[in-house]
Amino acid sequence: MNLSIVDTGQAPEHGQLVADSKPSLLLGEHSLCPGCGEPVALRVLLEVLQELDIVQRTIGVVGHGCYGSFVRIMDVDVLQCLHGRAPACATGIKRVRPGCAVFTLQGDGDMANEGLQEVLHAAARGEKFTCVMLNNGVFGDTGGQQTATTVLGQRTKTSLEGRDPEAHGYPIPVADLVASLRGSAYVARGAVSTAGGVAQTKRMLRKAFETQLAGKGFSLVEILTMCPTGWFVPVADGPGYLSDSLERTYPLGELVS
Ligand SMILES: Cc1ncc(C[n+]2csc(CCOP(=O)(O)OP(=O)(O)O)c2C)c(N)n1
Ligand code: SF4
Ligand SMILES: [Mg+2]
Repeated sequence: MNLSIVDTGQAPEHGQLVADSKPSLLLGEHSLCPGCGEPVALRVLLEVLQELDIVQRTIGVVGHGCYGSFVRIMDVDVLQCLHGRAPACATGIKRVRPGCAVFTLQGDGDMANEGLQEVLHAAARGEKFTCVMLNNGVFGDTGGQQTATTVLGQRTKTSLEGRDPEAHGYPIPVADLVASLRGSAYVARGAVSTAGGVAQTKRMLRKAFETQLAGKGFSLVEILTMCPTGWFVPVADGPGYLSDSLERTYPLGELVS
């Protein structure tokens, strides 16, 4: 496994992105939609693993969603589990290999719809691994249906007029639920819709892994991610839509630290 940062060695030309280098743990291009926030979250996650120098002892447990295709481009040992069951698998892995850094990578559909009990019980037990939840408020991979985290008024494939509490109930704030459980040692919510948000999210991920490595208890970072395809908005409007919708229901910051 090559741990060095890939760099072109060339000075950036005008109009070119300065950050041409990429974590060497990224083995190739992603195949997700233009404007998707999930590859941004993946990148900062991989950067944190590299910077903490724990790549060789990290095991990722990936759920099912658009991010599921990342297992082909991330140079980290991974296991892909049944929909929603990643925290249960991560529990077994961490208990058998306590010296490893273990994380789950799950979507809102995966974590909040298919397997809410899994993450809550893992947090209540104080399992010493890190859950990373990519929250875009839709089942992106299957066409953009409403999930438990879809915010009120949000249009989805199954709530074309917007989520209506009378018909569809209220959104579930996963990080808040997890934060209320005593086994939780670090809980935070970030977003990848702005440069500052990406930097903040990276700091949160780092603290979550540090919490795990210190053996303090369960950690979770919820990351709000753009899904312009599932939101029916132009790619360029994705970050603004995130700020105006999801972020109002799910404020950013640390809930337990
Ligand atoms: C038990 C089970 N139910 C349903 C599915 C179909 N399924 C695959 S991915 C997916 C959507 C996941 O949504 P989310 O976790 O929010 O990820 P996103 O695609 O939005 O990134 C669903 C419903 C499945 N694979 N297994
Ligand atoms: S459907 Fe949404 S979550 Fe899936 S790849 Fe496209 S933008 Fe990303
Ligand atoms: Mg989703």
